[in-house]
Amino acid sequence: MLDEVVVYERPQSLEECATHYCPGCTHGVAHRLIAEVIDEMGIRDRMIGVASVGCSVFAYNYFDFDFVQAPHGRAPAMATGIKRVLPDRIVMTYQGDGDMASIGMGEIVHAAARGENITVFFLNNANYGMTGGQMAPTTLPGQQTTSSPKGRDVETQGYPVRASELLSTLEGASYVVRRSLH
Ligand SMILES: Cc1ncc(C[n+]2csc(CCOP(=O)(O)OP(=O)(O)O)c2C)c(N)n1
Ligand SMILES: [Mg+2]
Repeated sequence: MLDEVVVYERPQSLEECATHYCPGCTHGVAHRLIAEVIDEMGIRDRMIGVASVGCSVFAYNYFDFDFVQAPHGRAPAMATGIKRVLPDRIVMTYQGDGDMASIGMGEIVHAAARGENITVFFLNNANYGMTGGQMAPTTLPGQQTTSSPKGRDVETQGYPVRASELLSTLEGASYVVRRSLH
């Protein structure tokens, strides 16, 4: 008789449902990695997530713990309020690059400067995915998007914002790390 070897299990922190993400998109990978860590740490009952606007707007359908929905870019402001009112809960935001590094740049910079006790997941796919792949603040020089079809021209469209590096200069930010997902 063959022994059964489990090579894949859905983390408890993820709902059992079909994904709406496009093939090749790494939001699903990020969801899974975050859910695995929450399971490992045994903090699912204490979690409150704040979903942003973007392709991951439906994050609350995937994570199996309390979640709220923020207006575009405002997740760190909502997370600030929730954490201050419910200090025993662990509060995370999940934001795209259009959300966090464009319309919501003020919120994240000031939340980090204030040293709010929240965790922010910043998913940088270097474009506005949900609205059709337009240029984002993080789009790389020369990168083609639907609104920069000839590639981002830094002379007229400026240079990419290096969000993690920028936030790491703020004393209130206790831990900033940048990783790549494949
Ligand atoms: C106030 C407001 N302005 C603009 C929009 C349109 N909008 C929806 S998603 C989005 C950008 C999302 O890009 P990003 O945060 O990078 O997420 P992705 O879809 O790439 O994961 C924009 C501009 C909106 N929903 N609300
Ligand atoms: Mg994006």
